[in-house]
Amino acid sequence: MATTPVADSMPDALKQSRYHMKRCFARFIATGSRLMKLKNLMDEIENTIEDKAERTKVLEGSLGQTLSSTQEAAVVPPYVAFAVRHNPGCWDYVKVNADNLSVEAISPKEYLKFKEMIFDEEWAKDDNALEVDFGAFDYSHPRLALSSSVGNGLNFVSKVMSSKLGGKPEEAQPLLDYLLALNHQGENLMINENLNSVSKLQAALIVAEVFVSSFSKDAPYKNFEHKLKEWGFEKGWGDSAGRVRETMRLASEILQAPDPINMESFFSRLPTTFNIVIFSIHGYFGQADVLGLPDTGGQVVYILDQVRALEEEMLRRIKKQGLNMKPKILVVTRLIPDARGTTCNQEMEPILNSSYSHILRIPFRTEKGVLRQWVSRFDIYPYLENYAKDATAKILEIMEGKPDLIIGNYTDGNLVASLLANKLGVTQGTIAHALEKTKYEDSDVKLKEFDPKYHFSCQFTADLLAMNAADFIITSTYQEIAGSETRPGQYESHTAFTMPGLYRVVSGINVFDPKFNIAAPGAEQSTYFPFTERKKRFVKFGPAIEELLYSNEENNEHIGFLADRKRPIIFSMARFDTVKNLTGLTEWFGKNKKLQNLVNLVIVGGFFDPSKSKDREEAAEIKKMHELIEKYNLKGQMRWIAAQTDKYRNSELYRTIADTKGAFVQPALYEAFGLTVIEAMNCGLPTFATNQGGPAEIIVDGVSGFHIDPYNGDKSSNKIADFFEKCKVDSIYWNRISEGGLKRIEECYTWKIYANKVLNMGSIYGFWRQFNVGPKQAKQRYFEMFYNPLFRKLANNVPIPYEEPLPVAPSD
Ligand code: UDP
Ligand code: LCN
Repeated sequence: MATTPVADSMPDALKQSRYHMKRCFARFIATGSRLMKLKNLMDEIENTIEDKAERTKVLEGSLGQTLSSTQEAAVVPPYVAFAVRHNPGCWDYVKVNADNLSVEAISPKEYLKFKEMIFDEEWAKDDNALEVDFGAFDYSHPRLALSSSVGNGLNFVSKVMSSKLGGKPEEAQPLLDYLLALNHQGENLMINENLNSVSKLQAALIVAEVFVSSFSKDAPYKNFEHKLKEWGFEKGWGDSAGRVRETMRLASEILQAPDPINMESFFSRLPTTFNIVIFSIHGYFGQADVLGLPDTGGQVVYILDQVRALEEEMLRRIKKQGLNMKPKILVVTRLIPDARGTTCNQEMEPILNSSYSHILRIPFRTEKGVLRQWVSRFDIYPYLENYAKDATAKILEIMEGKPDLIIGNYTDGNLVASLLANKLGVTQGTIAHALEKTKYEDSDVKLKEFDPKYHFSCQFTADLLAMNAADFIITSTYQEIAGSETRPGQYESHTAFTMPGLYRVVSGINVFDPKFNIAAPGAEQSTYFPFTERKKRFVKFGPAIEELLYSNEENNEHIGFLADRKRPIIFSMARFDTVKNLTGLTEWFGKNKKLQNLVNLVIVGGFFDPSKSKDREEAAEIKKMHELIEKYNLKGQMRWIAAQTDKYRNSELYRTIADTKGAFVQPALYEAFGLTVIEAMNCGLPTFATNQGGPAEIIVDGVSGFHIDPYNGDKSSNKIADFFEKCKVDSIYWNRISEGGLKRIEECYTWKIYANKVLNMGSIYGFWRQFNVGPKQAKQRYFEMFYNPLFRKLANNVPIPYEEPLPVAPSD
């Protein structure tokens, strides 16, 4: 193993504090094999070097730097193996012999083996243990080099493509081939076979540009269509002489000397995308009465808003291209016969406020027939293969051909999207929303503990397969890919990990892969607007919200009451998952008398009878909430409202809380992005949100809201209390934070920016595929190798709930 920066610097650093370090390492290994996190390491150091000044001296310099960048250490006496993350995405592994403090660089594989030794020694020692190495196919693949560029793949790809196209005619052949292949239902677009060489295209562009210039800028395409066609040009260049000229100029410039800026704008003009399929399978996907149902939250909100934004942008582009075809977007989800009063048992449903987009629902089929009931996203794997087959047939029928782009959502949707995209040869994008792996500490290495409940063996395998199959990956934040300085990203945690007994991943995904792109979602601004916009307020909800917050009655919709209604309200709303930590917030509130004297607490989520929940986590959380209300005697200061499904009313609820000069609190143990955070900010409600995950990036602490640490309830609840105390003495402080939030939203989180970026991705990565045919095919074979024997077997081990199934409808 070649040396690494840490392996180089650590021996000297250890030597300088040899006395103390020998004692520390002796202590690390004293209790035998174990996995230590940074906090455990620091605690042990503190216990060993009791004198603070001495300790500070030891921890200064490169040793301190290495230790503080250590994510974890696997102790297998006499060794301590360190996983050191010195920058987002950049890891070093070393092993230190505790007896003599010798240091050696080790590979990710060796490090993983150390971890396995702690959890499954026999497997760790098995030389034939299965190893996964997706990196082996990336030999010719260009990579970003800087951590700061991670997530900016589009820009990088445009640069690489520019250099590949080079400016010589033969080098531009792939672009010519791409343009020649553009068509809509068999009708050529942009150019036809008359322009079948780069030099012919270059020459024709020069003539055509001069010709088109003789028309007024606004002259419609039909005025000169005939002549252009004679020269080999088809529709798609623009709707007016001005637009056509600009596009032709861009094409000429690229053929002459390509540069990334022209490349990106040229591709943003190409007629590549008319039909999009979006998979979102689990949960209840509907447009009303679904939010807050188990597994049903932000992903549904995101997709519905995304579809409208994409449709709008596609219509704008199609018009500008001088075309008149209609876009089609299909959101493909699961049909659930037992639909709990929602529309999830209907096959087709038009998407509201869109003209050409529909929800298509396809049921889960088992050997016995159609599965009637909802199934948890953790148990969804046995149904996906049949689902993909059924979906393919239906999509081809409805779209009358292949889609131009397939986008998957979450593990299940991404896997099915990969199967379909591969089968049909279509460009594929994926969106995680949340990768479960990082939500549960050590969920990989403790597979045996987690698998019976969560089936992570299926989930992590499906995630790995889909992220490697995807042409591009859309993320909401940088954090999602490569984390922050101190915490690894969700994708980053799939770089090297191990599931003892199953397989070891020595190279799962590389966060420097240019397929990663950040495109943050927004919140629909006609619904989530500032509380100050009085004239727009949905006043009709006033009485209902008054009742919801302040009536003294307890019923199916709310329990608890607010005795002093003059107090500001701290408000939280989420699905009732453990990770959302609504019970945590309630406990912080219960423990913090200062906070209780300043504000009331309102929680929206779940419902009140745990025995009615089919979701394991939800039921446990409901029970816990009742216990906390009892334990801290919170009635009078707290209102617990059941899950709310009307987004218009919810938006007015956020604004009503803002009227009380309150705040939104998002206390999740981990939040991938956090739509409620941007909803609250859009409404002008100061927001305290978890520092674990996306919200840490959305909010600039102290400027556009505040970060709170879900693992330090006292500190967090004091931070909230301090804010309200400060507001009492500084009358403009509350407004300043509210305005800071609104400003942040306008700058970074809108759907318009999003739709533009995603359609550019579809177009550019569709072309980029051509440069990576070899590695892509090899990866595909590897995908199949894993999918066929391994994933299927894992999926078939997941139990199918018993029920009397419906017969399969006869197909005609
Ligand atoms: N939501 C809701 N009613 C509820 C709980 C949540 O309407 O009882 C909505 C909330 O307004 C937001 C979404 O569900 O639009 C939750 O998205 P977020 O990204 O915060 O979390 P997720 O549920 O996706 O993990
Ligand atoms: C899923 C989550 O857990 C949230 O953090 C996101 O905001 C939501 O999906 C939309 O992407």
